[in-house]
Amino acid sequence: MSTERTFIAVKPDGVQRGIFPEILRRFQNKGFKLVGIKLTLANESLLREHYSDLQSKPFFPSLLSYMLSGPILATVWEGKDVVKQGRVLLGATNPLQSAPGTIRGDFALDMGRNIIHGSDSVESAEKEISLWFKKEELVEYKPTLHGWI
Ligand code: RTP
Repeated sequence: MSTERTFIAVKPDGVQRGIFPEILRRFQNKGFKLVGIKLTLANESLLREHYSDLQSKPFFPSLLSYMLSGPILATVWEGKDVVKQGRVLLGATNPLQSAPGTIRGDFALDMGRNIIHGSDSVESAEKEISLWFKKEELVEYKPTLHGWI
């Protein structure tokens, strides 16, 4: 069993619209293990670090104000191929292209309000997890379903 981890953040619209329980349910039902969770308000320096590759994009200021507009539910999930599988559960970045059955496909209309973030590689996941969580905020445990999934 791989212990790959990914960082999944429910963005302010996903929190305020009350979609986050459905998102947690989808990751749990798929077979992933929750190892970190907190409701947090981001700050600009954290977001500049998190989105460091997007700082020169024209949409960056609106992305910043969107991500600063309310609480974010930051989570870390563990399991086999969780980085790639997480991106499948999320759906395409642009809700126009995200398939029904995916989180963005089912709940989002607009690229600038696309509900959720998921790490796009194992390397970004490691970077993002250490950016958003302290080591002691992540929990090591054996889930009851261990051995089945
Ligand atoms: P995320 O990081 O949020 O999971 O999204 P992603 O990898 O699928 O997409 P990325 O290219 O990293 O973009 C990050 C977020 O920026 C917003 N965005 N707006 N043209 C636009 O208006 C535009 N492009 C990207 C989205 O909220 C996207 O999720």
